[in-house]
Amino acid sequence: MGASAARKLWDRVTVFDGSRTWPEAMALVTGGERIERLVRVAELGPDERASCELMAGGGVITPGLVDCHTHLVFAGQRAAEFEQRLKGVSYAAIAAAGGGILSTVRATRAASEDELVEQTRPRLEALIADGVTTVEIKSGYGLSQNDELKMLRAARRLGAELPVRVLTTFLGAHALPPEFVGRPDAYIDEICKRMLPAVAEAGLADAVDVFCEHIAFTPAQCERVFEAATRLGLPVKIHAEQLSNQHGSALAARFGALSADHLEWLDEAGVAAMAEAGMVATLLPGAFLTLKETRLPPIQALRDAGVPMAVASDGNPGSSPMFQLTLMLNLACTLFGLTPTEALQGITRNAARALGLQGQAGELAEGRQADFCLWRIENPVELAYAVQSGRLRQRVVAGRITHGAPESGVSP
Ligand code: DI6
Ligand code: FE
Repeated sequence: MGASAARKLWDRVTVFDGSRTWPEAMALVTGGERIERLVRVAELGPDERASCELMAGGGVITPGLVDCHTHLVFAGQRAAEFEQRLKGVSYAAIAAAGGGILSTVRATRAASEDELVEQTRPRLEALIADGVTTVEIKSGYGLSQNDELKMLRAARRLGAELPVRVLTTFLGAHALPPEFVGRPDAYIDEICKRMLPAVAEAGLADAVDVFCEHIAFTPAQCERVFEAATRLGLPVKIHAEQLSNQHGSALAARFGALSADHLEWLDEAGVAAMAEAGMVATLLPGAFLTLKETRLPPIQALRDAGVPMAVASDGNPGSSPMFQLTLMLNLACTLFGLTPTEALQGITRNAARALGLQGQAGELAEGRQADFCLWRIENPVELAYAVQSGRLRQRVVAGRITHGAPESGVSP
């Protein structure tokens, strides 16, 4: 049957709509690709109910989850570095010795576009099986024009193949490629004058990111990339204040950035600049855990200033080899002190905002595209409380069930 034509009903569900959990049992009705009704069970009339195909009764419904910061496309793995770090070698020392990001650059350059797609697919499938319907994927392991374009094409292909919306971000300023050792400003020239225009010309990036850090690029270098991106009409974001305070978030605020990400070293002035610019603070507890960081992002100051907080996986082969977004809920609560509701907002409404998709993803409301997840749990807090796979009962994208049996006729 025309899967998206009929009206479908999810009855007696507990709904977290991206902001809050509704206190009463709800009924959710889709018509085609959209959410038609989201009402208290008692408010759905008998005729209305009779006109719907019953999909399920009971359970929890959340918006389709949004992972707003990942480095999912890469080749190879870095388990040997994990063993080194366990012996006490730091992430920065490994990077300085030519490992770290650069070892993934070597593997990614050696891989064909097809190989990158094949190696990335299981990671993306893992996110999808965990309820993700929108994901951001960065380049940044190519560091040459052709290899960056190859990564971005691989990400876009996966978005076309799998039932997930992929947004791509150009992260040419992730690390200094070997060809430019000792000449970082020449590499920034290459990004601004050649790589970025080529990426924009090919229409392969939705945004531009930079790694502003003592082991990566200076604020002045990041600023030049932001100027070039702005000239091309591309929104910007930043990896900032992860290992030190370089005042990258305040720099990004001057360019109206979507988000600043990591933020363990963010200071009061940075918080104020982000609030003023309406930026999202994207928290990455997987990287904090993996690198055994001890300095916490200034959560209370962000709250007090009204800066929306997103939570993302940062899924990458080095500092966050974690490809399960619901795990980040638990870590954001346990390590950073977010409430479960804040953490849930962080992977739904606020994550969508970090991607410039406010009103288009991460929220459940009448008239919106029907992207949501039905979970085998009783209370949305359980998603943060227990670390467990297999709880996703159905995943719905644009009104189509893309995971789980339709379960038509199951009585509530
Ligand atoms: N910060 C991170 O946490 C990742 N990139 C970045 O700029 C790490 C990427 C990697 O180690 O491969
Ligand atoms: Fe990152």
